[in-house]
Amino acid sequence: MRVLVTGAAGSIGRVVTTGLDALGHEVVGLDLVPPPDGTPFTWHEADCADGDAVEAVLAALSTGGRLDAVVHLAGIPDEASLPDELTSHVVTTAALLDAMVAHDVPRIVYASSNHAVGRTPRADGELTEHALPRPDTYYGVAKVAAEALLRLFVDRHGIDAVACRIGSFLEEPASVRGLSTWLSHGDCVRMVEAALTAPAPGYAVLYGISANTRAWWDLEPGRRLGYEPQDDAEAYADRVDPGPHDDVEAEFVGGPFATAQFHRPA
Ligand code: 15L
Repeated sequence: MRVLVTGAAGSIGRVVTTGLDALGHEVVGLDLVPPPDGTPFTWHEADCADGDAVEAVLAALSTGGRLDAVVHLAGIPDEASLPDELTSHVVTTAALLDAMVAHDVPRIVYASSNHAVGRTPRADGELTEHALPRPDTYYGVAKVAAEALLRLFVDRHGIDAVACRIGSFLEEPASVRGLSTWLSHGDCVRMVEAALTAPAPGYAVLYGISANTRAWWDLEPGRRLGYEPQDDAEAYADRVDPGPHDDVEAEFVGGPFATAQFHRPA
């Protein structure tokens, strides 16, 4: 497949572009910054919040053959002001979707986040893809709104969109919460590959975590799309020290983002 990856220079972007390239996909990177040294694939520098710039990138790509999908990873990965979050996640997603429709790009794989449902209490039981929007931050609010945009474009324009509600993407789990919420690098690539290649998903939501022994977020929605995670945070459990906030972080999906004392800059 020929795939445009936004945020290609970011931490998830570097892993996903390398992984998709190794799997034989034709990767095109898009980021605000130039490509890392030695990047073997095509790269565009543009701000995804700039609709004209995004349109120009997709127009240029469509003259060189069919673009099969966009993997949208660009965005602030943390809490920020509401305007910044909306620009970073909602305005960018809308710009990409508009350009995708204009240039017949049929699929988007979106890096959503567990923080879209981050205030869901663990006491509610297993977290399924049917959990109602319940953000824990402005970051989470923006992810909810970006997911709503995907749904709108699936319904109105018949594209496919997979919203991957990513947990904790790290080389290794770094906290007790992470033993439940970890997404390994290898599983992240497997998740994106499945979301790219699943036949006709329409609009789908999955939880982007590894096959963690302590997981309590439903892996079935991902498995239905062909995402079979292979790693388990438990293998690192003896390297994770308990922290003073483990109990409070365990109360909600969003962990530290959902705690009462979480810093909200807006
Ligand atoms: C996310 O969506 C954030 O980008 C990241 O900073 C972590 O907070 C992660 O979720 C998580 O929940 O561990």
